[in-house]
Amino acid sequence: MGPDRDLGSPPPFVSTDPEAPAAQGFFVAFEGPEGAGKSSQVARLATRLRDQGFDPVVTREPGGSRAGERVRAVLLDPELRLEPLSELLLYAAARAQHVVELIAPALAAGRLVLTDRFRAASVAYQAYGRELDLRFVEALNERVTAGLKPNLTILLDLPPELGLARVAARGATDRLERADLAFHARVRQGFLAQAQHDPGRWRVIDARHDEARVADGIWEALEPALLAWRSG
Ligand code: ATM
Repeated sequence: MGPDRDLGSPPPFVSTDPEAPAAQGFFVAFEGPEGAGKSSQVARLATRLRDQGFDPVVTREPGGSRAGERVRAVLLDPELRLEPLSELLLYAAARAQHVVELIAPALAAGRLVLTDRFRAASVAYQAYGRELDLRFVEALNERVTAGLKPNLTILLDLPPELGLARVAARGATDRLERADLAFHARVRQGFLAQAQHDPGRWRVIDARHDEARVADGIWEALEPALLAWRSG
């Protein structure tokens, strides 16, 4: 079998046709740099949603499956030095597992799924940040997600200096957080470029504000789409 062998179509577990009554669920991803408060905002939002009668599935990347959580431990271990390509492939492996094991079945069952990071993170960190080939990163993303995109991606945008200062104040730094400022500036550019390219599916929230105000911004950005989905 030669190198041009057709790897076949992606597994048919999710519709990639935007007109199709796709997975009846609703899929929201959160992205942003270090120190943007993403994880606390996801937790706050989940609570607010439960108060409003929603029943979200809350997950994260890398992670979201048993194998994915183990891959996460490798990726975030400051003792390990990973090549950018190895890093990309490990994130992709965790994502493939995450989609098949958790996200696609939850959406097919009509659930609301919130994920702390998804495919846009590989574009921002591995393509823009580590400067791997953008088309390759996008093709890999497309393959491992079987074309699945979030209905909405919420970007908590923050200047890198501020994000890193917040992380330093927290005291803990993992391997990626130690990368230099220029890297984080490219990552931010990578997120903003994706948001600009697909404004219908992205909402950019200014994460410089305090936590309560950012939470309100997220709610305002999500509520109309969620109500339309619930009534639809
Ligand atoms: P959190 O910041 O969401 O915990 O993610 C852990 C790291 O994984 C984060 N950087 N730091 N520190 C971003 C990084 N990451 C990637 O580089 N590519 C990816 O595809 C994903 C999902 C995460």
